[in-house]
Amino acid sequence: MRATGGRVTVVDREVSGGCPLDCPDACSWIVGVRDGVAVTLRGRPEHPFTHGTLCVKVNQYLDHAASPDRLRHALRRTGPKGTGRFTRISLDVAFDEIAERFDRVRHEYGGESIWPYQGTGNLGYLQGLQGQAGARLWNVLGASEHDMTICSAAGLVGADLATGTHRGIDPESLAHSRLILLWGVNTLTTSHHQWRFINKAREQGAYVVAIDPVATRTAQQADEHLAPRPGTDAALALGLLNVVVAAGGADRDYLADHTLGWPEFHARIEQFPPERAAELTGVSRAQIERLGERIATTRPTGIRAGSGMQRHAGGGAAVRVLACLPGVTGDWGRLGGGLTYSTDGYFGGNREALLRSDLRAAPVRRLSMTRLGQNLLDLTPPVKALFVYGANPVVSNPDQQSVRQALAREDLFTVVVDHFQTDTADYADIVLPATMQTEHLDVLDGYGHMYIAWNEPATVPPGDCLSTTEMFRRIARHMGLSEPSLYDSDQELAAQLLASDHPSLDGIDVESLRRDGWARLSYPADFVPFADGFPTPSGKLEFRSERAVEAGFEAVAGYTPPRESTDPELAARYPLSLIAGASHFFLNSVFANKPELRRRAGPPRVELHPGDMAARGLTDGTPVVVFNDRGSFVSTVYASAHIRSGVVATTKGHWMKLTGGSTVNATVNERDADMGGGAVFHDNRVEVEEWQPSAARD
Ligand SMILES: Nc1nc2c(c(=O)[nH]1)N[C@H]1C(S)=C(S)[C@@H](COP(=O)(O)OP(=O)(O)OC[C@H]3O[C@@H](n4cnc5c(=O)[nH]c(N)nc54)[C@H](O)[C@@H]3O)O[C@H]1N2
Ligand SMILES: Nc1nc2c(c(=O)[nH]1)N[C@H]1C(S)=C(S)[C@@H](COP(=O)(O)OP(=O)(O)OC[C@H]3O[C@@H](n4cnc5c(=O)[nH]c(N)nc54)[C@H](O)[C@@H]3O)O[C@H]1N2
Ligand SMILES: [Mo]
Repeated sequence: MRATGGRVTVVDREVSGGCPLDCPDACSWIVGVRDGVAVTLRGRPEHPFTHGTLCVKVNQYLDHAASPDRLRHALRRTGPKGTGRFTRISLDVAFDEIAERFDRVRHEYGGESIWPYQGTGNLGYLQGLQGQAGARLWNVLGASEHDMTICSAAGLVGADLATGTHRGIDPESLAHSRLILLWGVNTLTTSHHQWRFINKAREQGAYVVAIDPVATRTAQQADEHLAPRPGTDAALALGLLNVVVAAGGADRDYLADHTLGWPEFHARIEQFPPERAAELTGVSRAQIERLGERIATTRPTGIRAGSGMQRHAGGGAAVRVLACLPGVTGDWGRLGGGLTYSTDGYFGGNREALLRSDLRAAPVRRLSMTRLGQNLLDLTPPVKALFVYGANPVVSNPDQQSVRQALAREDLFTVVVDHFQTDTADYADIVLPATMQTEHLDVLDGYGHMYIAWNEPATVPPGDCLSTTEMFRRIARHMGLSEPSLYDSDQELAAQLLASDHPSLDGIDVESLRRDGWARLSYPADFVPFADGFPTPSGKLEFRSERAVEAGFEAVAGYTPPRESTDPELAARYPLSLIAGASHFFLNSVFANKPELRRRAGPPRVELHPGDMAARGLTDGTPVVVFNDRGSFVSTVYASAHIRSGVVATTKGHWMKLTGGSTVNATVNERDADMGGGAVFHDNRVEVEEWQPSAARD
């Protein structure tokens, strides 16, 4: 029996699981099942990080899974691409057709004409992104490789150049920080379980600073807020370091023993006196000096960097400088000091056992996720078969027009695997219905904590829904492929993943994980990851990096300006920078079709600084068109003192078909960031005008 919100729900059994969505917190949860139906879902109370609470979105997960419009059967398209006209077919017919089309394009154009396009809908090791579900099949077929560039790629490379890994500190150690910098991260919306550790630090007197062009709900809860111009964070960090050094906050012993390239980095810092940093960032000189002095005198200072701040032309460089900052103060050597950006990689499961790259006969090309439109329109040899799973690129990718134009190609065979008939599924030739998390087996980690979880199926899937793993087994069978590992069961896959002698898994195996539902990876509780050195070639924190030079980046960490704001002609024509960050009520485009969450989110809106509103003669509630040379979308505008001038803020995730037209990503460029082929969602200049129905631009 289980009491929820005053009501008592009787359950027959409770099943351990975890949230597979693209969120750093990867909650551990418990599903209550009655008569074969999942009737309760709650956070696992004893979990040290997620602590028994889910989020406003996932609290509705069971209802979402039972939604009447959930995809329950395979579909074949009957109308033109994009119009959403489909007819139900059997799974056998669907897999026969997929097998036949894959065979045909492979023989005519080569294996690389198949693009396995995997998104972030599910991060599981078996069913989702972390284990690159389907990799074995793609390797056997010689398909193009999918490069996961859309989210955090630039910052991962930047952090790695400085510290030799992107892993950073244990997010729990922020409880020991005396000064916390929440840098381009909207913690209370995107990773709210972190807040408990921030509160613990606050109880010990820690001071919390948010750095974000928007005064988000997180910034509003901080002790202080700095609002830099978008894309100028590295200049801000270098300006702060200039003050730190002047105030005597550089740790000479640490610099001598644990870092490489200090003289060059010091010279770089000297180029950013506070007045110059103020000019570049739009943050006042006084505020830079105050925070610089605070950093100089507060040990340890912990930094939580989000991925929002690196979706810019200089996003990789910015995270690189942030990773260098605690090298100057010596905070990498202290519990509660250093940077956390992504904990991905702390779990040393045997990923390669799942991927089996040895099954690939020859090297293949890598196709960037964020370049979907261009890659489908321009590549030789062309992509002829696109298999989209866990992704909704029509909504989430840059350059919505080119994505739609590319997906409309009549000679492209597209399969979309999803839970709902998304804007992207409307372009599919075949739609396949996927299981949701309560219906399949998986193993999960998180990119914002140090735990893994076992997700046991709690119920049987509805209709013809199949797990991703089972879909790949069926494609292999319908193609008549003989490689035995293509047919491994989910239990076998989980066992192969966990059969690793990596120390992070000491004391953890399939039996224990399955029994307990979760485990902390085997790292000490008060863990200072780089106390004994950094995994760089020099073993030190590298302000200067040979690997950077080899990769074509600046040798010494520095500032790469935003691209569109520094193009004078473009910046004059499009005077506003558009930032579309996370919605509190959606997870990327997931839940944006859930009526209750849509109601709570409200219709799409853009917000402007009151001065920018007045300059355009706009008033609250005016319908506006937001546009640039790439495209436009219609929205409703509101004034907000929370937005810095020169910025338009909105949120990502709204579906085209539910909002009646193109959305934010119609204005975003497919260009790459400086590192890792990252996306540049927030490096995007636009103008906002009152919308005139007759002058609709798209
Ligand atoms: N509720 C909810 N949670 C989510 C998601 C969601 O859609 N909804 N998305 C998930 C995903 S995919 C990810 S990757 C994470 C992302 O987690 P976060 O990184 O926290 O999320 P974002 O909202 O993308 O970006 C954070 C902040 O960066 C700010 N920002 C933008 N440009 C700049 C800049 O140049 N400098 C600075 N300093 N700040 C800047 C934005 O205003 C925003 O408030 O969250 C995950 N969690
Ligand atoms: N303007 C702007 N655009 C952005 C961002 C931004 O900050 N601003 N953020 C970017 C970021 S950080 C990210 S990570 C990307 C996300 O981009 P995508 O990876 O495309 O994520 P979603 O749009 O949420 O689409 C995920 C889809 O997967 C489906 N799904 C969920 N679970 C499963 C499953 O188990 N199996 C299958 N087959 N499908 C499943 C969901 O129903 C959903 O349709 O968006 C990016 N887009
Ligand atoms: Mo993301």
